[in-house]
Amino acid sequence: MSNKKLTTSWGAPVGDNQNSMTAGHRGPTLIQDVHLLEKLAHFNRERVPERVVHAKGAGAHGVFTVTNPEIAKYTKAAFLSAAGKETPMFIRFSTVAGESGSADTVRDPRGFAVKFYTEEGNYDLVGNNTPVFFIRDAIKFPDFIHTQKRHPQTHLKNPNAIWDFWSLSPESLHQVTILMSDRGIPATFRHMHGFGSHTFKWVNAQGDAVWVKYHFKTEQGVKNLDVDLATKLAGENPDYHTEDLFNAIENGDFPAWKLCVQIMPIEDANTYRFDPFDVTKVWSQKDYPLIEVGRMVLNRNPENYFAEVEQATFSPGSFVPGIEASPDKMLQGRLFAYSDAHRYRVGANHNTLPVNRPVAEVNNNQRDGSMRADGNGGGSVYYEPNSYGGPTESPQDKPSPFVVSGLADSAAYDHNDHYTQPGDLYRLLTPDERTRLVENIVGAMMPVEKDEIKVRQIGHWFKADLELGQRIAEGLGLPVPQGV
Ligand code: HDE
Repeated sequence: MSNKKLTTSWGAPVGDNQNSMTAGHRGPTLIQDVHLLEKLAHFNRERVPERVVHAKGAGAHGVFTVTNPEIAKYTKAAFLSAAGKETPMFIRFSTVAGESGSADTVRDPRGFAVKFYTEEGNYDLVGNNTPVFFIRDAIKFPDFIHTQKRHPQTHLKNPNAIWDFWSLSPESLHQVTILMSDRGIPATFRHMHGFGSHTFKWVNAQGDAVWVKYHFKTEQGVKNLDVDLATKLAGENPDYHTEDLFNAIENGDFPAWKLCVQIMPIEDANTYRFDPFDVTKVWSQKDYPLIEVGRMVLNRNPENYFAEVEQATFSPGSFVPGIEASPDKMLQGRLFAYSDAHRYRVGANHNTLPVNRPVAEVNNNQRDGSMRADGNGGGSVYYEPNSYGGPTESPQDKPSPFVVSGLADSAAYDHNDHYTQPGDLYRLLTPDERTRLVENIVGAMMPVEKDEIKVRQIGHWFKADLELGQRIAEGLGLPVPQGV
């Protein structure tokens, strides 16, 4: 028996939580039963809008430890400044297309969103479990996601839209090949790599910059789910990955990843064989080998899912000194989209919530806004510049200046080889992996109504690899398009 009194949200003790107050034993319920009114009204307001993508996910707390003392050569970011330096972090894994109640074991990229609570503010590295993406300009994202979601009339998933969009957006071929491979259905969130995907910029204390790509290498080893088992689990235990992560940490089996980077000298961007800011392409690790940075260990489960996972807000724009954006058009679009989504979904003061609050002291003149629960700056000075000793800007922390050139224009990328890298990927696979890839593609494309769409997509697979294109065409009982 608890010795705590049940109370209302205003802290008053509740006399009766079993029976509504009525006028007489069988009379109508009284509007003065404010405890009843509050319970029903708050219940109606328990849901915040789910994420428009990545709605289904699971989170965990952990710690990041720098292991490479040399890494400080490339960036002045304080949390990377010395071997052994530890930074608390929070991660949220997710699927992309499904709603918040959808199954974990579907064929889909997985979100891999990391928030480092550094002494210089939060650094969010909001990536996926694949190094590339389907498109390379933010302007196409809403259309792409529409094809991944439900048909506006039938409310059903729509393979015609999916493959129509992909077959008309050949830049998607690399990511689609990865998605249709074994790696499209990870065994658990613990047995998959993570990537920053985009190119970012690191700047050191002397102001020298390099381009970087992030790789989180799972120490659990990459394992994927058999398609039939995944389908079975999606029905029998739609929260299989969520449960696995929670139980592993609960049992002290802490999952870990080694964080590495590829580093490209700043001037190489102008001469590399393709646009290094094109997020549908990977950089060869022969050209730019992996350099170890540190190790991430997840060692604490959330106390409360809604408070810590549902309310977690990540933004690729949450940079810290020494880490900056690249001109990657997808990254540029995301710099707006994420905080905009958070202001809508969680509220203007989302960064004051415990799971999002920096460990670094926050000093700015942002005031008011809904649900301001952090003192709202008290009586401190609330504008800048001022002569009352308020916080001041620190020019040494400005992002590094860089040269821009050319016309202001909506210009397409000038590099359009969308076939070499997916073809190379196919040729790297074992015979069994190739066969499963072909089976997965044929299975996913079979329901598409229009042969025109299927033939157009076969043409892309064919350009990536002759054998791949022929095997898919045979599987679909369709010809390889002429002149491919
Ligand atoms: Fe996202 N993405 N995204 N995305 N994304 C969101 O933010 C967006 C992209 C990723 O666990 C949204 O809070 C645009 C690439 C993850 O909370 C939204 C574009 C990559 C998560 C959004 C992209 C990602 C999101 C949805 C094209 C991997 C979940 C609700 C320019 C590198 C984070 C929200 C979490 C979530 C926008 C493409 C990863 C709408 C505009 C590429 C892991 O803001």
